[in-house]
Amino acid sequence: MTVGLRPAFLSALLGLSFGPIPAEAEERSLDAPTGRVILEVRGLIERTTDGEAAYFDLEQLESLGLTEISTESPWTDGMATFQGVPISALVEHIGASGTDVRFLALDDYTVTIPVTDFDTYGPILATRRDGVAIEIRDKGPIWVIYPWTNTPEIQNEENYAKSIWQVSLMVFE
Ligand SMILES: Nc1nc2c(c(=O)[nH]1)N[C@H]1C(S)=C(S)[C@@H](COP(=O)(O)O)O[C@H]1N2
Ligand SMILES: [Mo]
Repeated sequence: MTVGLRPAFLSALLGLSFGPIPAEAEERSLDAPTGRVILEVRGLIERTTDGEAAYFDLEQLESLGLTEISTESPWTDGMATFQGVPISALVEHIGASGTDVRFLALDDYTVTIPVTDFDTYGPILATRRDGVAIEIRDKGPIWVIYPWTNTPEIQNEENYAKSIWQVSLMVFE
């Protein structure tokens, strides 16, 4: 008798459910990427690809909706025009929470950005410049772009340091 009760007991103890995946959980999961994965998102997120992290190929990321920022920057000549997904749209899509996001790049550069920046300044995960996908050698495939020209208060070293390029991982914490 006690043996028969064990799975239920264990399941309660571990907070696990061995039944079919509830419809709600399935709704919450993201489609698996079919193309090359360019972005992984972890940490305090509600929706994941595999229960652990949210993975995006370029098409999936851009399907969240592109906006455009034209701005000068320390790395471009004159005005440059970028297209990308507002980070606030990604936050919404995956149900992210937390106060800060740690970004990591392919070259191991890392920077932490407060989530309040996303609504305040509207930075984007730029994937295109003048409509053309940005190659890794040109600081792609994902480059965090702020509207510096239109926002004088962020034209300083502290904020330029947030302009991480070759982004591969974001962790909400
Ligand atoms: N991937 C990546 N992004 C990066 C960096 C880097 O080394 N790698 N340097 C950061 C820092 S510290 C600043 S101030 C700005 C400008 O870097 P730069 O002056 O070396 O061009 O880009 C930021 N983005
Ligand atoms: Mo810097």
